[in-house]
Formats: sequence, structure tokens, C-alpha cells
Amino acid sequence: MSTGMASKYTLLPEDNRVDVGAAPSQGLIRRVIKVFLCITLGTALAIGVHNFQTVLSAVDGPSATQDEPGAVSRCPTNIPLAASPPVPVNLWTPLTVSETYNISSWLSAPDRNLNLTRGDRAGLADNFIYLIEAYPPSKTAALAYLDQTANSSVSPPDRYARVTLHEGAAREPVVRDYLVGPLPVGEDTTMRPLTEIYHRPDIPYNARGYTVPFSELSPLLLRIMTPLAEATQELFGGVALGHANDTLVAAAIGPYSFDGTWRRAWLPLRRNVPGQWLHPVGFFLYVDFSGTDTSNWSLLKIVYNHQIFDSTDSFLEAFHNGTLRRLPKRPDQEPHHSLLLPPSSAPPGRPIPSSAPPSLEWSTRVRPRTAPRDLSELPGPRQISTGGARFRLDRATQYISWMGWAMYLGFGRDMGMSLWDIRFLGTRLIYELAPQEAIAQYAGNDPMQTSTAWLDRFFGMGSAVRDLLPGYDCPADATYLPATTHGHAGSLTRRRAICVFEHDTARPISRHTGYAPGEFGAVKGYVLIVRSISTVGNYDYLQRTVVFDYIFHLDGTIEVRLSASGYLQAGYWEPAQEGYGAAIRETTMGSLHDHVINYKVDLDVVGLRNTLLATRTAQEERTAPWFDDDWGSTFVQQKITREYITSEDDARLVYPENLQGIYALVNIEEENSWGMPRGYAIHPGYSPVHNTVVGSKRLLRNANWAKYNMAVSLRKDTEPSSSSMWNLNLPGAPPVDFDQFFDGENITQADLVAWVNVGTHHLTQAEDSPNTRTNLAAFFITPLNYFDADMSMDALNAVLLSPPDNPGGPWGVDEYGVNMGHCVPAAIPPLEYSGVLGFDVDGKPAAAATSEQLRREAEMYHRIKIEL
Ligand SMILES: [Cu+2]
Repeated sequence: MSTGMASKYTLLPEDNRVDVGAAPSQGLIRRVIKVFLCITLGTALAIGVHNFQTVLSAVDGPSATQDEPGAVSRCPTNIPLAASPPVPVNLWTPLTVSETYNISSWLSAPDRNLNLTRGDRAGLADNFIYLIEAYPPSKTAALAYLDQTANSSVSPPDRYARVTLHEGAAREPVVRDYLVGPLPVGEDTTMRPLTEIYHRPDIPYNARGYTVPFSELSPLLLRIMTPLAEATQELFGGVALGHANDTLVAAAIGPYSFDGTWRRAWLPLRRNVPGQWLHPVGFFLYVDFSGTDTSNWSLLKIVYNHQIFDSTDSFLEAFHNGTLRRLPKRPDQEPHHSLLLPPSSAPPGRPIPSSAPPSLEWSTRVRPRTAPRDLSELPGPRQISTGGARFRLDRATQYISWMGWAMYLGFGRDMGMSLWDIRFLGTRLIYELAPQEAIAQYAGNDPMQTSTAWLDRFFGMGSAVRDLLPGYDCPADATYLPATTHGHAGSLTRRRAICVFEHDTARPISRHTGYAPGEFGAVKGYVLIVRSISTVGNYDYLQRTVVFDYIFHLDGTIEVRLSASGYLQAGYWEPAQEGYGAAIRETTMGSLHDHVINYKVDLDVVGLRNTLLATRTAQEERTAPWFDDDWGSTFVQQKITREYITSEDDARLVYPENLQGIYALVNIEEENSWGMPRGYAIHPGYSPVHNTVVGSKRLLRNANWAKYNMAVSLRKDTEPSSSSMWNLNLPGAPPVDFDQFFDGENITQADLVAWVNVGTHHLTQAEDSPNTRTNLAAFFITPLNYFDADMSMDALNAVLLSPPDNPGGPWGVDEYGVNMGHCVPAAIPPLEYSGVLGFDVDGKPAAAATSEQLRREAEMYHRIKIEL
């Protein structure tokens, strides 16, 4: 019924449109041009976006238009030209809203006998559809389709969906995965349990995924917090009573279970203010919320200032009889302390959020009241494409090509964007490149930070993808692509979920100054960047903002880069926290923690038959017969050893000390012209860390991959991922136990997957406030004797200089006929942010959410506000 409104995973053309403006005459000074452009183009844009789009539509491809003789041309549109995908179907395209609705209707039909309640109305003790998403075909079937020849046409493999049911109405409530297909639903469609990709048959209900709104804890919290109101008001200046203006909120720190036999969590209280993650009050509740009968849920402990109470009564007794040892009151705990400035004293143009007293501005992103830096009132430089976009895009299949690179995009609830069938110069290099999991494990001297070990797949890095801000997150004229994810309460479409743009690195890929013919020149550094940003809770990425970058270089290198920003999960600062972080305010600390993020790199180096090569360098001391001279006959130098690792068991790897060596996948049956096996290496980039802590019960077996820098295993359809969304809550018995991938199999000339980690040892500091600056982590997938020479030498975007024929004469400059161009760039449209498009479980557009609803959905377990 909702086919017409299907939010198909296609590009919205308007998002790519940038206007073309009137051409100012030459001779004006630069700043006047800028001001002129800002005013005239901005005004013109405001008057008629549609007119500009009409003009743009007429400009097809990279050709500039000339207004009048002598005038500078407008820059050509940056809309990418059409790409030619090798096959017409993207096998990894997410389901559309209408496909999801059709599957949901099929599942809900009486003869399925699933006793389903609508996901947006279901309670804990109901059966409901938690997730529906596309399930990728087997690699064999996919390759048969992708590699078909003109003589043997192959149909795309059948499409299937993975369906997760919360079976709360079962006698033993449980979570189960099913495979439903083929799609579209019809006579042949069946469903069967999807178990072969997990190390346990089903998921205990106590380890289930989270639901939004997460109000299930409200009745319990209300029971606890109501009698405590007098005490919390006096101690922290706040209460949590289920009122709209509650001044305290709770968070629920994970994991919530060890093996699924119980569901319990520490709930720290925080002040309900902007940047609430930075306002813990030092008060912790430990609660049991096992099972589906909420009347059995209970408070187990209260911890305040290192004192432990087993009930609200015993806490109140100490509070009233004077035996409670109180935390000292410090300035930032006063809701309206003396730093409060009356609004009239605020500098102009600096709006103060009405919900944030000025004394708390430090935990917001409002610009501080400091003098502007010199010339910062001017816009900074921005890149323009004087020749139009140089990458190609097939909107229907989400297929991108650029300078010899080509790939399909996929998108999923758990980890967001993935890249498939990545080819370079016509040959497949990577079948699948996708993030798998992100852990954040904390330390502290309080019940909250000590017990925190997040696995962010649980929260859905894909469903937490956020609309990109043109001009800030990506260049304004980047191409923006939408993505849709489906949850139990409906579907969400982000119109600017992904950006694609070419980027001038402003440094040469290679360069040399020489004086013999052909020696002197440089190749310009251009890259294509495919980016998405997820904000899970506090950090912009995992309760953090994570910027996922895939950066394609001209020499055949792929840089996989991740940067994280957002709010810290702050602890309560007091002297007993020494050694576990740093004070960043009077009562706020940044707590020490590690981030480790795992990627799946399904490399296919000249086909499927690959071998893991360990290349190491080490010092040697030896003699040589030709040295009987002044230096003596003994000398010390370094030497390469090359070793093929043949067993999976030896393929969980830590980078060698001092990075003396590299790991690569090579095809030993394919040599380059110089007799070297063709290969691709995984080079550590920034921050090649693994997890510091090994053996914590809270991360016992559910993130084994984090113990290494990388690992290589046999590629199997039954081992699609190193983690699952339920791994967070099952550290003792995880659905995916990465170490079980490694069972002694021979990995010589076989289809292999590299599981590669990046991360940060986050030594928190004052400058992490209000938000951590985007810290970087990356690795490089880079050719190792794959070619006969540096492939970027074929670039036309290069220069060759030749010395003058006569002394003092001009140098020859050959730029291969590529002119950098000269044109008036398009004005940047005013920044608009429209937010998410929601669809209900029937596939119908949902009503727009209030900011409180958006906040509730975004902050998940991190801000549990009691709801009556
Ligand atoms: Cu961090």
C-alpha cells in the first residue's frame, strides 16, 4: 500500500544542487567580491531556488557557461556524471520502507502464527518485530552474478531479509533471528531460524536490544526517586519525579548482563541540563530489571560518596540522622551560581539557550565570550571544482566510480555504511569493507566508570547516522546520499546520511627536483572521500560522534579513517579518582578509557586465493669477504624475513615492535613482472592500538578481536561479522565469539578476511570539554608489489619540468594539457537542517518529533527521564 511513498535508497537531486550566480566584473578587490557574492547570490537563492535548479538542469556535465564576452564563466555544476555499474542490481541495497512494510504484513498474517503486536505499541511481554533488514547473498552467488560474461547471463541471487523477533510472550521470553525470503514476499516466501552465523541458538531476553522510548525503567525509578526527593534536592539541587521540568535524569551503564540470566545496571544520576553527560552528581543506583514482570524489578544498592546502602530507607536514615558523609558542595553544582549573567550583558549575536543557565554554558557548544581572533570574521578558504565533479554516480544502484576506483554502497542498522565490490583499474580488490564493532571500556573509582564496557553495535551505528552539515561535515558542494534504517517502531530516512566528494590534499603524491631530463616533477594529491557520521548518545559516533571515512588514493591505496568527537562520558571528580582520569571542572572528570574499532576487510587480491605474508625486519651482524679494510670485516645492518602464516591459529596479530614489518595478503600464484607475489598490505596509520585491558569480566569473550591489531581468518558466509548487536550484554556467552573463528584451519591460498583494528587510548584532558576534538585513527590498505611500479604516475594532474636549454632561460613546464580553470564558484546556499524523516510501521510518514522526543531517541540509555 505504501509503494508510492517508498523511501528508496536513492539520491535526492535537490541536495546536490548548488546555485550558479551572477558574475561580478573583474577588477574588484577580493573581499568586495566575497561580500558581493554573499549578498547577491544569497538573496537570489532565497528568491528562487527552483529557478536555479532549472538553470542547473540545463548544465549537463563539466562545461562552464559564458555570460558575456570578457566575463568570467560560472563554474560548471558539481553534479556527478552518470556511472556505469557492471551489473544493474546492487546486491547490498537496504530494504525500502515499502519492502519492510510488506515483510512485516507477511509476518503478521494469522497463518504465520507469530502472535505479533505492532512494534510501536508492544510491551515487554509481547511478541514484536524488532528489526527487518536486507540479508546479503552468499559470496558465491554474488560473484556468479557480478562476474557474468556477455555469453552467460546470470540473474541476481534471490533477495532475503533478516528479521529479529522479540518473543516476550513466550513462556521463556527470547530473541530470535529469522531469514525470510525470497523477496518480494509471495507464494515461495518462507521463514526459518537464522542460527548459522551465531555461536548460540538464541538470545536470552535479558540481553535483548533496546527499545525507544526507553521508558521501561520509569516506574522503578519513580519508586526509588520519590522518597529521595528531599535528599537529592538538598545534596544535588535536583529531583527526578517524572515532571517535565525534572532537574535530575539517570543513565544506564552497560553491559546489562553477563550471560543472560539477569539484567542489571548501575544508574548514575546527572543534572538534566544541556551537556548532561558532563554533569554527574556522584550518586549511583544499582537496579535489577530482569525478566518481563516489572513488579519484580528492584533497587539493589545505592552508592554515594563511597558509602553503600541497600535501600532508600537506609540511605534516608543516614541522611536524616547525620551519619551520611557528604560530598563537598562546589560551585558548578549550584544551579544558578554567581557567574550567571543577565541576558542583557551577553554580547550581541550570541544567543543563550533558554534551557541552559549561563553558568552551565561550559558544557554547551555556545561560543565562549572571548574576543574574535584576528580576521576570523572572514570566511575561510573552500575548495571548488573548476571542472565540475570528477566522480561518477549511478543513483539507482548507489554505485560510485572515480579515477579507476569503483564500488557499491550498502547500509545497515548495526554499523551503517559498508562498501562492496571495490575494484581498482577494473579488477576486484575488496569484496566487502565494513566496520564491525566499536568498544569503549572505562576505568574509575566509582561504580559507573569501573563497570562501563560499551559495544556500540548494540545501539545501531546505522540507525544513529545523522544528517551531514554541508560546509562543516563535508564540502558544501559534496554529493549527499540518503539512507534508511528500520526499527521496531518504524523507519527513519536521513536525507544527508552519506557524502561523497573529491578532495585536494594540497600535497604531492610524489615529487622530485632533478636536473636531468624527466627527473623533475610532481603528481598532485587528489582523493575521493566517502563519509558518514553517526552520533550514538554522547559522542558523535558511539554515545560519541564517529566520522567514518573511506579515502581512495590515486596510487591504489584505500585509507580507512575514523574520527570521534562529542561529549565524554564524564565521571564525578573527587580526589579518590586520581589515576583514572583528569579533572575538567570542579566536579567533573574525564575518565580514562580505550576505544577500539574493528573493520572487516574482505580482500580478494587477484582472485580469491590469497595467503597471509608476514614481512619482518631485524638486525643482523655478519662478515663479508670484501671487507678487510679500515672498518674491519664485521658489520651490522638490517635484513628482511618473509614468512607465510599458514594456520588461522597463528593469524591473530600484533604489529611488530617499532613497526618493523608489515602484514599483507598476497596471491602467490600471481606475480608482478619482477617475480614478486602480488599483494596488498595493511599498514597501520594513526593510532594503531588494541585494547589495554584483557580479562575484564565485562568484556570477557564478546570482543576478543580487540586483543589484537589485526587478525586473518578463512572467509565464510557463516562468519559474516566479528560481533552482533547482542554481544554487549553477553560478555560471558556471546552470540559471536571471535576467537571461535580461529580453529586451526589452513589459510594458504584461500579466500581470506582481514579483521583490522584502530582506536585510541583516550587519556582525557581539559580540552575534551565541552566536546572532544575529532581524534583520528586510521589504517591503510595499500599495494605491495601488486603493480610493477607506482600507478599514480599515470595521472594527468601532474607536472614535468625541464631545465632551460640555455643558462638563465625559462624552465619547461608540462602540465599535460590540464588547465586549472578560472570560474566564479557557485554561492553556498544557506545551511538548512531538516532532520530525520520518519515512517511508522505501516510505512506511512510519521508526525514530526518534538525536540524532547528526538533527544530521548538520540540519547537512549544515556538520559532516562522518568515518564509518568
Ligand atoms: Cu574517548
